[in-house]
Amino acid sequence: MVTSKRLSSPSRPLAVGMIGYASMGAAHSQAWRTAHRFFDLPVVPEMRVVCGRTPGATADAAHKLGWQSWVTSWQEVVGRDDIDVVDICTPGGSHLEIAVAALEAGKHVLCEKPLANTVPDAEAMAVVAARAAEVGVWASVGFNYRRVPAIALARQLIEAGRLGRVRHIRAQYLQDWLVDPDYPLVWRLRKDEAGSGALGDIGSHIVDLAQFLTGQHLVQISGALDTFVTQRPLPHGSPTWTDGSEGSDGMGEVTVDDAAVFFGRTDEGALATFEASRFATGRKNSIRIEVNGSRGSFWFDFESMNELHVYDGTVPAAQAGFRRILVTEAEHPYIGSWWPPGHGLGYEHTFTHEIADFVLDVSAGRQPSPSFADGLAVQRVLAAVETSSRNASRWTPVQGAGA
Ligand code: SOE
Repeated sequence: MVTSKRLSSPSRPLAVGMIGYASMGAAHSQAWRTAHRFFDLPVVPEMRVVCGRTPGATADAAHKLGWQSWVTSWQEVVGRDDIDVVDICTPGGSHLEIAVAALEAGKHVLCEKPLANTVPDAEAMAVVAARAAEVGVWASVGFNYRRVPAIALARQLIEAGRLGRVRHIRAQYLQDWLVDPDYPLVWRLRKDEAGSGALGDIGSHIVDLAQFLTGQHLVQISGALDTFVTQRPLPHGSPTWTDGSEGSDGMGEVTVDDAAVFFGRTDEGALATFEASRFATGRKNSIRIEVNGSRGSFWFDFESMNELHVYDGTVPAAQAGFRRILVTEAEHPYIGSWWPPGHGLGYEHTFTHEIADFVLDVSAGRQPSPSFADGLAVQRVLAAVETSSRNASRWTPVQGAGA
């Protein structure tokens, strides 16, 4: 049962409780700290409480990241009357339980991606979110790369018809942090906590971007997953990207994919190809997307995230070519709130934009984007990739997408 939301008035802060404080918690914290200092928001976010499992580490995180207080029980955060927003930055295995409890307690929810570890979990979350929306309680999923100004500009170009009919979507998300076989078995390599590997962690971003940019949905998928290093040392301490969980000596089994390749067809007949890998030696956080349409194309690479390369196919061939747009003009999405032209933005700004948009939407009483339904649509694509991979890469329909 979702209770109706007492709307925050401009005189009242928007009180936030964040669950989890590791890498994504740190990224969200900086965004909660800065969003209202750069964007005109009708309410000021107040970083009231952060929640973690270990008292000492959570207290340190609260101090370092700027939270007023800390607790070790997420149920306590969700149950508090003085919290308006619950920001979920925990591994995917806990998203369902926390998000549903928070929405049912009348809290707006921002949940890290991927929305859940399984389609049934994501479906349950989307159902509760839809019910909550009816009484003005909003839920959103944190696909932060939608908020790269160059990506937002590319979307505007597609919406305005500048690319014509979209024929190809080509997307890669490449990292290399697992190349070393001695890298420990952190939670992201365990199916019970992470759901899947490169597929869900970073493949989810490019699936969301493909659908967001084009407005089209993948309906059919063929894919292959692989795990190149199947045993890894159990972790000690807090290596990069972990939540600090400890293990005993010895080796453990990697239960998720290291890399995913897949391709699909959209509901409007475009062909899309995807690659997500943690074994792309030399590629640290490389997101590359190219879209080709009947009138033009664009390409983007996160390693040069302030640039968008656009080809206008209506220009006579002799003068045509990809133009590099430096996306730092005040007219460009989000940029007017930042620095003068040419003073580029970075990774952290994508989260600041995410929080600013979320606060603007919930205080205006409208659905923030992406919704849990959007998160569910991505989850269904990920599930189709897994099914296809198990079945010799056979074409697999994306459930609920009308293939
Ligand atoms: C780790 O692979 C990670 O932090 C992802 O979880 C994020 O979503 C990605 O943007 C950066 O890399």
